Amino acid sequence: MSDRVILKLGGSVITDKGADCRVNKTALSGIAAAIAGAAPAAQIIVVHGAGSCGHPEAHRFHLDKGAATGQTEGIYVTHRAVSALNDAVTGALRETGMPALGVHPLHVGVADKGRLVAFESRHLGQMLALGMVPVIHGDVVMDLSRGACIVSGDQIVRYLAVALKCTRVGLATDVPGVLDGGRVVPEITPETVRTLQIGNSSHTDVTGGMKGKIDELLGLAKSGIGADIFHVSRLGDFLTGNDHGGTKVRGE
Ligand code: IP8
Repeated sequence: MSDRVILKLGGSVITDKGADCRVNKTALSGIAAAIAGAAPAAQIIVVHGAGSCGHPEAHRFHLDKGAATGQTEGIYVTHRAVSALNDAVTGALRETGMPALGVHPLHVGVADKGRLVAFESRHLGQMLALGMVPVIHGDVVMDLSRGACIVSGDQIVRYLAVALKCTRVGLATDVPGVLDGGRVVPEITPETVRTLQIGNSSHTDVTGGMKGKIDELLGLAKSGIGADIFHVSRLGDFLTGNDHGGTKVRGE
């Protein structure tokens, strides 16, 4: 099998996080061109965060506490916001000629207490076999205990990297890697993470910011799949296997 890569695009990279659902179209077309140029041989699954298209809505409707009968408007509103962003990401990839196709977790995933317990992935395998590029996103999904919950793109990355036996996982962000005291930490393991002081984003983020990301990636590393966090401007370097100047998250 060829290299099978999950590429996560952070919400703050593809939206203006300070505004109400504003897609950063310039950034998106640059990212799409970098993917199209750097990785024609690899199978690629794109997962993206919500940024300002989903986090403010999830926060406003308290989806972190779930949903009850008669209080389901937030499910619709949040899913609609992040789906609009998914259309924009898919569209930018398609403009470069890539056969990208949006896939919504609300339709194929189920959670319990905020964690995915099922996520159909056989159709994603089929799409990859056909040379397509599935484009998935952090979303609201139905939750067996809470009614509904938010699953981050990072949680989805962790789940799918294992389910689809991915060979590499990369997270393109608006920072050069995981920062500790202003410096990029070159490698994080379950051992070294305890010694780090990791800061958080000042924008609304219902899924835990950088800390939540590292927790998911350390969980993934325990399953034997490492992940790399780097600045979006180094996307081409990651895809071609060159040094990206960011952080590698690895197992023991
Ligand atoms: O931006 C959050 O995904 P993330 C998804 O990857 C929603 O944390 C809908 C807020």
